Amino acid sequence: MENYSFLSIGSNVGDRSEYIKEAIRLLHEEKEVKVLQTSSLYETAPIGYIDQPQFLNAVILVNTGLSAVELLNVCQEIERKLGRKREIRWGPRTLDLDILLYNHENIETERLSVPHPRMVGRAFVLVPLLEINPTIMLPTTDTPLNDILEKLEDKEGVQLWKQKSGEGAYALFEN
Ligand code: A4P
Ligand code: MG
Repeated sequence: MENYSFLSIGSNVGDRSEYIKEAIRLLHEEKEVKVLQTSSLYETAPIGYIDQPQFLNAVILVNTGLSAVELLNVCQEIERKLGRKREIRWGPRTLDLDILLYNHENIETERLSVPHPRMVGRAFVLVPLLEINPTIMLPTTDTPLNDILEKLEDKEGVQLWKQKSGEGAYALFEN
């Protein structure tokens, strides 16, 4: 389990926090994945396709023995289990589970771009990511993410919804 990865998780359909909780549980149950930390849950205004309900978003840090593509397969399998139907790009979803970072690697294949190409423009990703690790750097830029976040207009659309309590995989759901 020598690799680490930050994942972004989002839901804006149905019982949003229940989907997120279930996704974290399914990830943690994978033999080759250990959830080390979760951020708090944030309620966020939709970006991209805006005529849709508010999202809940979080970021989690995992340890894994899987390659990045194997981890993507696990994420997509969990999306499928939780009823995700791919209809509108950037549209409503029960669960979106994306790879933000994988070690300090740059990956560019047909199925996978890491760091996630849209993460630096999105406060709903940067706020929970910086909560977990305030000094994290990207392999692709020397600019601290905090400086990037300061300039983002959508940061007002990101509101704390549920504070995590404690540490570890279930810190979000203990009360
Ligand atoms: N793919 C490439 N790189 C990655 C990666 N790093 N992680 C490929 C995951 N997948 C990656 O994704 C489409 C394809 O991207 C996958 O088949 C994979 O091979 P998808 O999840 O099927 O489709 P999607 O999520 O609708 O599209 P996309 O482009 O991933 O959307 P985004 O960029 O994830 O945006 N607003 C708020 N407030 N909160 C949100 O969570 N999410 C989106 C989705 C839009 N607006 C939002 C939110
Ligand atoms: Mg996605």
